[in-house]
This record gives sequence, C-alpha cells and structure tokens, in this order.
Amino acid sequence: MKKIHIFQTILIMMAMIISVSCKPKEPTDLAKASIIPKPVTVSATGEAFTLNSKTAIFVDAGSDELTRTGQYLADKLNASTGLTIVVNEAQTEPGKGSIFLTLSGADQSLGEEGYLLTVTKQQVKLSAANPAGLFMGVQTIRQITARDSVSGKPGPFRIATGTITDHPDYSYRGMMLDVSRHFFGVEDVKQVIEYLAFYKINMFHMHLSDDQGWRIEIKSWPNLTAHGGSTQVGGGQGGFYTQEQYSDIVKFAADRYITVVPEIDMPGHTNAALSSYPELNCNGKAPDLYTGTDVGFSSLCTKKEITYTFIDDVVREISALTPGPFFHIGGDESHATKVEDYIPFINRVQDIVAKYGKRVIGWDEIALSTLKPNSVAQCWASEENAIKAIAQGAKILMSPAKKAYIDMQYDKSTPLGLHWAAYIEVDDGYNWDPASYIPGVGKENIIGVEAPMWTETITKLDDIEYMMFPRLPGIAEIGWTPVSMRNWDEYKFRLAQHAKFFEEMDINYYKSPRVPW
Ligand code: TNX
Repeated sequence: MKKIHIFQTILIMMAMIISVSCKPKEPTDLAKASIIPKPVTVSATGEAFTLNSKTAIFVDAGSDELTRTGQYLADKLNASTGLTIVVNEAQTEPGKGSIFLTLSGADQSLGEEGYLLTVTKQQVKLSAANPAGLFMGVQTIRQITARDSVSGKPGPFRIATGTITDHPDYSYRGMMLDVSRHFFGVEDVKQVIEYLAFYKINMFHMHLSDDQGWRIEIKSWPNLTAHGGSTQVGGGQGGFYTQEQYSDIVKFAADRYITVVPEIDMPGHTNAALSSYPELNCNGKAPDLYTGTDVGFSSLCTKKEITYTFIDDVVREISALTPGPFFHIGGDESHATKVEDYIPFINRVQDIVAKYGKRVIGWDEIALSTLKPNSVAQCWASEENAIKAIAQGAKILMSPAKKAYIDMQYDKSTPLGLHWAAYIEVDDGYNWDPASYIPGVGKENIIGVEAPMWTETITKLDDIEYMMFPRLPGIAEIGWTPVSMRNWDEYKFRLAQHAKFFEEMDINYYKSPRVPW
C-alpha cells in the first residue's frame, strides 16, 4: 500500500514536470527580446503574433525594390521556420495574418534608416520613410521571431506584440576586410556581407591592395592583377576580382543597403603594384613580390608624373564601378616616403578622387596634408592626427586599434590574430564611446565607427567568423544605439542569446568566457 502510494506520487510528479517542460515558453514580452543593436524605444503589449501556413508578406504595390526586401524577409523566415511564406503586392490594406512592409504614411523624421514596427496579434506592420529603413526593420523582425515551443519540434513561431521605433545614432557603421594579405573569393565576401546585414551594418570597406597583393582588375594596367595578384602572405596562390566580380559584390551589398568603400592604399603598402610596373619605382626597377608581413617599406615614386597617371586610371576605373560616395586612399604607415613628399602626394590624390566625384577617406596620417573639408580621416592610431583633421574641417571615422581592431587576439590563448595594439576581449571591444574616446573630438566631428579586419593571420572564412563573432555585434551596437542606452552588463545577456543565431547561420564564433552563453 505504502509502496503504491509512493509510486503514484512519483508518477504525478513526473507528469507535472513533463507538463511544465512542454508548456510553450511564450515569447510575449517584446521588451525582453534580445535585439542587437538595441533599438531606441521598445514598448511591449504582452501578446504574440503567430506565424503559420496562412502568414503572408505584403509590400506596397509597384515597387521592385520593396518586393525584393519582402522576398529577402520571406527567404530568411522560411529558412528558419520551415514555412513557405510568400510575398504579395498590397492592393488594399492587408489584413489578419499579414506582415506588411510599407513606405506610406511613415513619419519622415525616421530618417534614412529608421523604422517603426508595430506588432499586434493580427498583424506585423513595418513602416519607414525610406527603403533602407524597411531593410533595417526586417533585421529586427528576423531577430524577434522566436520559436515558442521547447518540445524540439519546429514551431510554432511567434513575434511578441508591441511597438519599436528605431533609428541609428551614426550614419556610418562599417567593417573593413583586408583581401590583400590573404585573398577571399566572391562567395566568402558575400557571406561576410550577409552577416553585416543582420546587425544593420551599412558600410563595407574593402582593402583591395597592399604590399602582398593587388586584388582588383584595372583594365588599363593589367599586370597589377596578372602579376601583383598572384600571391599572398605565406606564398599561397592569391587571386583577384575581375571588374565584373567586384560589381557583383557591390550589387549584393547594395541589395542589403550596404555601401562598398573601395581602398587603394598609397603611397606606401604598394609593393604589389611596384613589382608589377617598374616605371612606378624611383629607380625604375621592379622589386620581387612580397609574401611576409612587414609594413612600411614600399612607396610609389611621388616625384614621377607616371605615378599620377597610374592613380588617375585606377581611381577612374574603380569609381566607375562604385556607386557609393567614398574612395579610400589608404595613406597609412608611409615610412618609406619622406613627409615632404607625402604631403603634396596626398593633396594631389585628393584632387584626383574629387575629379571622379568621390569623397576621400584615408587613414589618420592623411591629416598631415591639407585636407579637403569633405575628406574623412579614419582614426586608428594617432589622436594628434585626429585633432589636426578636425581643425581642417574634416570628419573622423573612428576605428581605434585598441578597441575596434577585430584582427586583434581576444586574449593570449586565442589562436588567431595579432596583439600589437591590445588584446581585445568581447567586453573591451564593446565598452567604449566613439564620441568621448579622443579628448577634443566630439560627436559632431564623427561620421561613425568601423571595425577593420586585417588578415595577416586570417586565411579562411572560418577564421574571419571567429574574429568577427562575437565582437562585430558590439561594434554594430556602438554605431547604432545611443551611448546612454549601452551597458555591458545588460548587453552581455542579449549577446548570449545570439548564440542561437550564430549556430543557425553556422558561424564559427569565439565562446568568450565573459559572455554568459
Ligand atoms: C596596421 S592599421 C596597419 C595594417 C596592418 C595592421 C595589423 C593600418 C592603417 N595599418 O597594415 O595590417 O596594423 O593589425
């Protein structure tokens, strides 16, 4: 009798445990959603919109651009939910069960990239003043679509109800990829761009030339790639993008509201070009290709006229393929160029870039020259140069190596990366404010923030992922979310929740001990 009683009790307890664990964990509190970057305002209404076989996406009728963004959302949601959501053009106001992307009636103060997301039990409505804003809002929808069952079976998927009003703090939120030290093919680059989109990064800076390799076809100077693109750090095969491939990357990025910023580094970091064309050297002799990792030993011959013909051709050809406003001229670590040669060189190159309708960005050393007021100094090392740049009316792009360099090792034990600037753990990379980092350089001087990924030690996509994740989401939040709303002790829990996205996207990420995964 007693035994039976105990047995019954155990059974009841087991049933209770099972019923508790099978109970849907309803994501009905929008305020608790782990969105990165953190939106400006979120208000929750405590219910949920359910995605099911009847869910459909609607976009304003007559816009291929909105249909494309709608399809992008459908593809992403279908991949994660297993549903087959389709995209329709809205002839009338769509009703129950719809996810509606619209530009009509939006508050213009949302700006270029802002959006308003209103979720009720009946409908998800995303509105924005511009298509870019809708795309940003789509990323939020992706991040708040949650599986509400813990039974292990797919779905049902839900979106918690409430309202999000959101817009970025800085207009330039970027990542740089060095494709020169090690070359990365078009598919790898597109994968990186896809990751950037998820975190609302809107600028992709491609470091297309350096001592170790020239990576973009220039039709008027074909040996740059034929010879100069033929190897890489360590002596491996190298590679380059044809103009068609580069345009394909630019288009892939543009479809995700990401602007490509091409960089041709000069006058230093030019051994690959110097090795391809002897006439670019002051002594007329082409050096051998270089596959080491030293810096500061090469220079275009600043006194030869052919150098400027060369630069004109390169800037002209690349600018013609680049719809974005910027052309990055490098300008860093020109230790092999005398400063009295460097200054007039940079001045003249700024004119060439202006001639092709582009705005100059250069590493902070360009502030030694006479900057055009619309030029941008990318601050990586020298605070003095940053001050010099703003004194000339130029703007600053913040990439301080001690904080924003995602090629730095996380700590002594992490296998990839360098540490000349710092070891940058995930919290170090998050805990800084671009607008108070350099005394005298305030928010009004800064266009935004960028995380450079130099690739001396990075040889494959897996390595890029390991260095990007989970630091890149932090840079994205620094660029998007006002500093007053940022706090590591709160962010780290949101970041931990993103492990599920990393896993879904098959990202090789660093499981930092500082993040409560
Ligand atoms: C410095 S940062 C460089 C690059 C290296 C990088 C490695 C900058 C403008 N120049 O040439 O790749 O350090 O972290």
